[in-house]
Amino acid sequence: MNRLLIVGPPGAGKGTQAVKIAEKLNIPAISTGDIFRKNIKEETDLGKEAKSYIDSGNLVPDSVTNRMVRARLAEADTANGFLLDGYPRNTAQVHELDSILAETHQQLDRVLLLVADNDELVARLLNRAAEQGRTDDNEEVIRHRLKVYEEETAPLIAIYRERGIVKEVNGLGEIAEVTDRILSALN
Ligand code: B4P
Repeated sequence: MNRLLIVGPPGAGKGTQAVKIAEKLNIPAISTGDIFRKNIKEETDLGKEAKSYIDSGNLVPDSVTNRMVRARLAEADTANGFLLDGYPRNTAQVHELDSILAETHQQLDRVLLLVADNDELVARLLNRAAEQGRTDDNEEVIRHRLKVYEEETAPLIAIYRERGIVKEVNGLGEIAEVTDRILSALN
């Protein structure tokens, strides 16, 4: 069973790799960031609620995020597995995900930790800012997102390490090279 999570700092390549890996494994990639951005674009109530948090590089409140993920994981396409990208992002969300999965007697099988150094992360995100103009990709907000990652997201890795399900993958190099490393780590 492929119930997977990809975690790493902003710019490590989570979203980039999640799409490729999910396609390869024939499971859906579920990116909370993408779901938020779609809602912001469509100006839904959820999008209006999330926008100020995302633009400032802060986490969207757990109450909003947890509800959204619970609904997404209830969809039929997750029956044979899924690849979560960007959720859980703090320890409270880890516990919420445990409860959501326990309700259907499931648990996460593997956590992929994608790593890259801070200079590379900032360079990639500034490059994306120039190409795509994402509102949270400016240097001040990028630095803040890295700090939020260290303070709120990095601690959850220890929880999954204790469960023995973490595989660390080097996120530096060509995108295809990183994809190959992830697929080998999953085998
Ligand atoms: P995300 O959408 O998850 O944004 P991200 O951390 O910046 O990563 P992303 O996946 O987009 O980028 P990637 O590293 O693939 O979150 C955005 C915001 O949403 C958060 O700040 C927060 O406010 C909110 N949010 C999301 N989930 C939440 C949750 N669970 N709880 C609360 N709030 C939540 O790629 C970055 C760039 O690097 C790309 O341009 C890519 O092309 C490039 N790249 C990738 N791999 C590369 C490689 N090997 N070489 C060169 N460039 C590469």
